[in-house]
Amino acid sequence: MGVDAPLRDARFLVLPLPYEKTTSYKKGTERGPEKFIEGSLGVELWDEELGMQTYQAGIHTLPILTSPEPADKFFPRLQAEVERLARLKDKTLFCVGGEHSLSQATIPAFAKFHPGLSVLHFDAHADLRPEYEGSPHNHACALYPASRFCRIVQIGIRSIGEEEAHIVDAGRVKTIPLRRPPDLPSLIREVLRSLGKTVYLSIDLDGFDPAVIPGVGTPQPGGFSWFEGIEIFRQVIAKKTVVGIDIMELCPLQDTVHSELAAAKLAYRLMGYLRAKDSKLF
Ligand SMILES: [Mn+2]
Repeated sequence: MGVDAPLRDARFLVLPLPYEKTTSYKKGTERGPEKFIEGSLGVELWDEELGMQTYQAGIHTLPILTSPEPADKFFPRLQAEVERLARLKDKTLFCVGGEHSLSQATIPAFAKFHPGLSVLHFDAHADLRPEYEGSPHNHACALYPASRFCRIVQIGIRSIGEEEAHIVDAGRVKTIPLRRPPDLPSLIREVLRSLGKTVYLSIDLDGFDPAVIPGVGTPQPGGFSWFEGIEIFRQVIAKKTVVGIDIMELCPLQDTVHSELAAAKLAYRLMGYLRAKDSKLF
């Protein structure tokens, strides 16, 4: 991000993953991490909600990690790297994509160190297809592997394929569809009740309304407002132990920058919530 601390002093790590192989609608998520970092230059360092200089906790941006290899070659390598980073003490890793299929490598890496890990999956799409367009590593399958071994709570969901419908809200998956503007307090209660104690946040930016972040690969009308989204994340960070975060599917638009600015501000705000929790402010 715009301000960089040495790795050893950093409370937060940002891993840029400009990997794009299977986007099915609009291309461009491979430029997501680069634009996210540009967007971070437009984020005010004083967090006006929390009243703190969050960056003073230390933010370190790691070298870009990507590959021309297909997912079956690249994902094991990525998973090994994420395992290494997940082991570092007193740091929280933010994986910035890139397409959402990357979560097929990031979530298992964290699940290995956190038995009983559950996932809050924020997305317009259920992403539960076992296979799509000939590949199990398609972005439409992002959460399917994790659904076999983790509790998953899905919010923002407003686009589901027929073959996903039988997995939605079944087994380890709790799906909370978004069909109308949410009753936020009851939604948050349900989310907190459904998640375990240790949580991984897998955020597809299209969970937000396209008016908030239009620059995503597969936008859907509806979605959470900015304030609804960050209130959900604030409560989850306050009440649970959040161990790692994905921010995926930023697909920058040509003539506007507000998607990347919003994505970077989201990451910075989440860092602020984690730091506020460190300081027992909530
Ligand atoms: Mn999505």
